[in-house]
Amino acid sequence: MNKTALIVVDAQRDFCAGGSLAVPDGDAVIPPINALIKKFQADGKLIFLTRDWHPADHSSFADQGGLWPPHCVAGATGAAFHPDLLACPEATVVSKATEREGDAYSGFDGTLLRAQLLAAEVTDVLICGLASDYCVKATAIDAVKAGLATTVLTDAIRGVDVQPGDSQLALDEMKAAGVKLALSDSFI
Ligand code: VGL
Ligand code: ZN
Repeated sequence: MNKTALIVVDAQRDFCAGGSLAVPDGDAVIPPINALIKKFQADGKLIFLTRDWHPADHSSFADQGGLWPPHCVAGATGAAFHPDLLACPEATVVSKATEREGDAYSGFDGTLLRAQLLAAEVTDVLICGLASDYCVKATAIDAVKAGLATTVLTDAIRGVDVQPGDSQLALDEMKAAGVKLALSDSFI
């Protein structure tokens, strides 16, 4: 029997409009994600919410020699889930990149996510959220490596596009790694 879980990647304030690392059109992922959450709740299926959860002096921050403006500092407002994200108290929250050194774009990196999915005998995952070209990509590729049938929902992701075209490249890389791409409608 197949068992499908929903993985919502980093649907946090700092990656949306007004946030310190706002992804262009990032807020647009929230309505389709909410529809998916509703459906998964109604069906009693598992939901995982990953979040970027950095210390204030994280090595990925520009003032520490890293690539990014400070963002998603653990406990700060910017690290909170998007205010319009549907409440799902039953979801499992997965905090990542919690140590100063090194970054963790993948929700599987340094977390219990793999063990939790395996313990629940999950076979398939649907992945949505932010950002296509960083944490969504890394999480989806790791999901395939964990042996999960992995589908990324292309209408429910947006990319940073540090270089124009990065998001498209990310889709190509995910496909090459064995990730399926689909629209969220087909799961609602
Ligand atoms: C992310 C850049 C830095 C992401 C996290 O969630 O995609 N991107 N930290
Ligand atoms: Zn980060």
